[in-house]
Amino acid sequence: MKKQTPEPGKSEMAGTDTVDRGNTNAKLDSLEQFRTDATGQALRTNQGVKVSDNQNTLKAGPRGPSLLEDFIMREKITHFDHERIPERIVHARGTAAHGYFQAYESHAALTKAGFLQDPSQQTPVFVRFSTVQGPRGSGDTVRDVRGFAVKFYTEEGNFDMVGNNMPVFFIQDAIKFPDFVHAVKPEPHNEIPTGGSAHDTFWDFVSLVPESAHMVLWTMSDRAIPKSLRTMEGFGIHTFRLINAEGQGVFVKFHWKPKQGVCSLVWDEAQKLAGKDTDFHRRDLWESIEMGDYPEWELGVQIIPEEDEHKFEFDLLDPTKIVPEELVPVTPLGKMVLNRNPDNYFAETEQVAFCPGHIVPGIDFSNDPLLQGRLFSYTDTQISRLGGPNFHELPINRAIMPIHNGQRDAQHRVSIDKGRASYEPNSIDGGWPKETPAGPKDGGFETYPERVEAHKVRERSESFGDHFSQASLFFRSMSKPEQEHIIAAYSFELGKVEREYIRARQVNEILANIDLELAKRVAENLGLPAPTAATVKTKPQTLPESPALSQMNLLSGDIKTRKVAILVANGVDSKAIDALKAVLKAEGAHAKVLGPTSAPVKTADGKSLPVDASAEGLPSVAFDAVWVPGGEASVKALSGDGVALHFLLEAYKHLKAIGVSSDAKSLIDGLKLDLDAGLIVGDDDAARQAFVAAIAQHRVWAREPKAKAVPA
Ligand code: HDE
Repeated sequence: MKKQTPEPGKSEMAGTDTVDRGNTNAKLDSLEQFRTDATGQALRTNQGVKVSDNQNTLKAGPRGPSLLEDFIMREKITHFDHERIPERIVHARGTAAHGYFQAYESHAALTKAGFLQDPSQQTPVFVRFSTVQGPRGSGDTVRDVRGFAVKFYTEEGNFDMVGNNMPVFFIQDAIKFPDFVHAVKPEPHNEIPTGGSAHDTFWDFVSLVPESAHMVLWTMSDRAIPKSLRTMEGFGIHTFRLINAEGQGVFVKFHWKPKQGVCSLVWDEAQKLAGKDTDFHRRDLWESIEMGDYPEWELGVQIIPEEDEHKFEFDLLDPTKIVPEELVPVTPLGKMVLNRNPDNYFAETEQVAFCPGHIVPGIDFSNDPLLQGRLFSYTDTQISRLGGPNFHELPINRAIMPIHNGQRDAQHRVSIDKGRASYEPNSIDGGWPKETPAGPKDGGFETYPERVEAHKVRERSESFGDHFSQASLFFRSMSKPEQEHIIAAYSFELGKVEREYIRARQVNEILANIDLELAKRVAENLGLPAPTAATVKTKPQTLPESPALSQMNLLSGDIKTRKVAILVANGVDSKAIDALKAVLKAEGAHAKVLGPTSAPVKTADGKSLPVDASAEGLPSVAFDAVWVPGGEASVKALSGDGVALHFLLEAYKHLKAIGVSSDAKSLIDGLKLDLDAGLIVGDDDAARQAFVAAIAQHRVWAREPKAKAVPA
């Protein structure tokens, strides 16, 4: 429709009823008005009637039939009957937190996006992390991609950065997404497996679709079993555009870099945790925030000027490719801090609705065909998941400014829109609400005027055709232990595939093209003939390796927020505990004292020492390191305690730092564990510092070959 000229005397431009800057703080938490607190309140029906008996249905006599007229019971049961909504088709299992984003400085040269202009301004965010494959109740630590979705409640509207913890994706075109998801999801006949990709349909699909090679390699790497949601990088994956007030655009790739460092679980630990603590990741995030250990990420962008669009060996629009950081470094923009847990899982974490199409002036899409399809899918899926098109009115999804437009009605409408004219142009309501022209500042959204001249075709660009070079770059860039983990992961997953021809296809047609040694090792583990050559010629790569891809180079260097178990029994030397606790506290780590049971133990000097839990209740997989203090009786008791011995063996197997006081060395000797850089014996400060240094290394990788001999 053509724009109408405003009526005489009605030429006001809209756009100034946005957020009052002076009042930003009051607006910052737009959810506050919706939070309710039942403290001191009467129990009422949904109609406001006070309830006098919430224990008994209305009956004809104490032993008689229930009466239909019991509106209190009927209302309660009816509401309960409808408590569930459909879970997300993918990313169903998630956990989330509130926080803020703050730019380091003005990025006006790069973008006119308001939240990137003023370093004194904090923009509220809500971040939801998720696994992809499993249902809502599945385990946290399964091998999977993790979603990393951030909603910025900016003064110009909501901006959603709906990314993952890996920088590439399985497919290049949105039309393949239902195929991919159907292949990875539990199989249709028996709904197995829950929370895993080790099954025939997944490997059938990915072995037939070579564009998945790079991403599958990432999912077979340690990145797919993160230690914590706090130790994951995040990526926007697709190329986006930033546009400044002068209308100049650049291509960007978004990165989140955790201050906590990047590190992972080991596979045996991940599998055990999936059973021992299904909630391991959400618990860790929740507890960290409760303890004031607020996780922090740096938002950065790789900036690619428009004129450089075609200078790479890959296509910037291809979501199966990274831009190596060695070619284009990441420019830091600001930080994000998560500092508040949600009050209500359902109202916030479950009902939040992200969409990559939620952008603000100064940001725009690229023509990545995967991104273009996503722009449609997310809003569409919310309509069935959240029951209609008014999900933007749910408190967690509301933008922080008042929303006015001609949209009306539909299920669950919350706003009571005044006025008669829900159409535009109108003269009845003075023409309101009105458009705001695009402008350098506070303007209406304007799409970047990219020139497009093309034929309508269903074609994949030839520039998307190289599926193996970057996969092989990733494999080459891994440290030796990381490469070994990848070989083990392919062997484990393909070992679960029943059809041998699928295993062989993955080895010969995919792995052999990534790296012949990788293919040979996996073939050997599967009892398949070793491939002798790649079947596809890959392009010669200018970059021999990319150190930014190896997690070994991404540790934080400290032990902040790390969890240390102290194993004790009656007769423990409490001074040794105090000394260790003091060192850990100074380093920002957390210690938990574990006893044979949850009951307090008696120290060597006869005092009662409360314990935080029993060693059985909090197993070694819940910790980063373990220390055994001295005290003759305590050590003697532990040496006969199977749970404590298993605790130590398991920590050893999982390559964790272990420290023991001198008189507890007999425990280590009894278990036949060799001393190494991460197995420290001693009572003095030097021993404690060596222990701290070992924890900071995250794992004792040199121990790995030996640890294989330790029973699982
Ligand atoms: Fe998603 N994706 N996706 N995805 N995705 C969804 O939206 C979809 C893709 C991602 O915490 C769904 O609200 C299509 C890439 C995250 O709520 C759905 C395609 C990336 C989340 C959907 C992709 C993602 C989702 C399911 C291919 C990384 C969870 C429920 C064209 C950049 C967000 C929902 C949350 C969720 C569709 C590919 C990340 C069905 C069609 C690539 C983090 O709309």
